[in-house]
Amino acid sequence: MYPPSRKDFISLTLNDPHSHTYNNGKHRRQSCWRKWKQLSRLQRSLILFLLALLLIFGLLSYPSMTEQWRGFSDREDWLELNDREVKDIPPEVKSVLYQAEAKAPPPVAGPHMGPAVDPDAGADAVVGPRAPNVPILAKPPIKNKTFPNKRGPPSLPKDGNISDTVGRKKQVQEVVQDEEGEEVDKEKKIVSWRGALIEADQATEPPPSTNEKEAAAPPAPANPGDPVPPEVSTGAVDRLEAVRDAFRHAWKGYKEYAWGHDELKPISRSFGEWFGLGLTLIDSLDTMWILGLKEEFAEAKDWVEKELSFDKNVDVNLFETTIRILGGLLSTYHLTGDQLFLEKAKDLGSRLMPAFKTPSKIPFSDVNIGKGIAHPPRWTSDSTLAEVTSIQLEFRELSRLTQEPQYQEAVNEVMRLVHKLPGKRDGLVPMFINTNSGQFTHKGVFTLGARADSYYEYLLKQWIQGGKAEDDLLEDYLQAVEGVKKHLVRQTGPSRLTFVGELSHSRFNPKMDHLVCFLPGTLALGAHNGLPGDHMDLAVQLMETCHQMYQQMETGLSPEIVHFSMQASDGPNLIVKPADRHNLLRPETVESLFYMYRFTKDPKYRDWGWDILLSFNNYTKVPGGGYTSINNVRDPVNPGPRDKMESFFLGETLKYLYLLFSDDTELLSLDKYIFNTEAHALPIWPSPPK
Ligand code: DMJ
Repeated sequence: MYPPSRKDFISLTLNDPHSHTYNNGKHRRQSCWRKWKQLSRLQRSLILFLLALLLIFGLLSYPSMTEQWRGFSDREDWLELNDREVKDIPPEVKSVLYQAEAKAPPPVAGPHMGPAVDPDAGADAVVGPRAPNVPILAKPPIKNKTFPNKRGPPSLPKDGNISDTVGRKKQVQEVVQDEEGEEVDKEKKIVSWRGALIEADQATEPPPSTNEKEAAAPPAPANPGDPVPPEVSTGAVDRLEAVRDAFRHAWKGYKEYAWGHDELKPISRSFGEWFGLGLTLIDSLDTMWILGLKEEFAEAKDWVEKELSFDKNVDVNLFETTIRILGGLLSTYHLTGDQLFLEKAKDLGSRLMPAFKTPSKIPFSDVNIGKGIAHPPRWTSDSTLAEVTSIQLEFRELSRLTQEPQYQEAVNEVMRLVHKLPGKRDGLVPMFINTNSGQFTHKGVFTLGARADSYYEYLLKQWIQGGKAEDDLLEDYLQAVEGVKKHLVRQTGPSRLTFVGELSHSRFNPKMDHLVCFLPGTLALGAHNGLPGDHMDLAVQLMETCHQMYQQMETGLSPEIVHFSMQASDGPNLIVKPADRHNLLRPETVESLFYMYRFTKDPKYRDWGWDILLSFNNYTKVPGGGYTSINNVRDPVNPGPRDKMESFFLGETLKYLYLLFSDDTELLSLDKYIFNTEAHALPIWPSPPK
């Protein structure tokens, strides 16, 4: 049951004892006027004031009502819109809505951090089908029911209103539709796709010919204008080849528009720079090697050899640079045996070391790798807990390879400090730690999501990496899993879906970041390494929930954050708030599916992963090259491309999908390798001779 929605209103009652005598208009007007004159000046002012207030309130609430309608921001609106055909919306309204959506600033979010905002707007929810081994969900899925999986672009007016709407001068001459369904304005080179409207002039290189044919493009519609059917799981395709195709398509965009830069912006066909270190290229190296993409790998290696330099006056984030670049270089070194990658890793590792020069030995978040100066973020002297405790696998491995102990000593010291620090609750850790005092800050808030997630992952993985000899790590991990079970694991009211919520000063919040979907895989890895069997039971249940986070969305893609209903009812289990509807192409669910399949061989995990790949292809694949993060996983007609392909889509998401579908269990055997939190494989150390 939902409480009735709150309505703010002003009630104005004018009592009139003679109302029964109002039998004609003139008399009524005269009587009203007399009444009005009888009122004191104060009373009249008050009434006028209230009327003015009502008018303002009415005017103000109009846009928000329109917004609710546009964004399906509460359940009733969503269902109502669901009942009508999208084609009922006039094209001109549609195009304005699409463009407004494309222009709206996305919620502030970092790839690791998750969104910084947590608005409490109305909830929308949808119920899904019954999955194997889970309690019944109330209704069949409405995914794809009333929103056709339209693969082409939304219909846009061809009279120039597009430019008007986005505030540009009306100069559009002609809009042509190319073979991939994107619309290209010849005069102004405006490229639109699924609601994004970008001037191609922004791109670093000119857009390709409109006749360009994509190897991985969807089949052409039977008749021009027909929607292209979505890609569906037929079981007949070569899934490994489909992952390779997806990688090639992503790489094509990166190569053409962002080569050597950090991230591809596939809609504007340009690039974004974070550290200026070729982030996507380095994050992708070992994926290309694993997928057998030799030509692509050779080109990328050439760039590393000739262009990559860490001697740059640039501030980098210690954690992100370690997991993506240092981890990527070390992993590629292990796979290829090529010294080039080890040399680069050594150079980078030594340049990151100034971060550890703090009063507490808890590292700063940022380092200038050219100047050798580290500092905390401008607004605080705190570091994020996950960041300082998820760099250990890489630095320890660097010490082992170089026989230089300083890397390992620095990161082991962080673990020693955190191990004995007060402020935990049954093994759960707060999200921040101060670099001066070395103490936890913001105590009392516990999550397995953003800012804490990989702390738990690295406890287990360091223990495995080091040959299961470091008891403190195991102790902290086991205690934390008990803490998770005790404080954070709950079930939904309607169908008893198991999820991991958050604790804020003893108040439970049934909210789970997609980031938490790393946990089933980590729990399964622990169970595989001899930890209690109930870890695996929990992994199975949480895997189901992460699957539902995709399955129940209209695009088949998970939102960034989900809230769960704990009320016993036949209502929805999952609630998605408007600001949480985006998808950043994150890997955590496919990562866990990979572990679950390796350990159980249950084919359903592969099928779930396959559905996710199809959904990425249907809703995030950008004609011309690249995949994009999207704004709204609940709107298959206009998912709202964000114009960014995160490096982890190539580094992690596609790699885990490939490993999930591969029958070769010796390909990165989980008894020989551990994956860092960016999916870069590092060897489990050989046991010392006894
Ligand atoms: C990646 O950089 C890593 O997986 C990290 O641990 C969490 N955030 C992103 C992917 O979501």
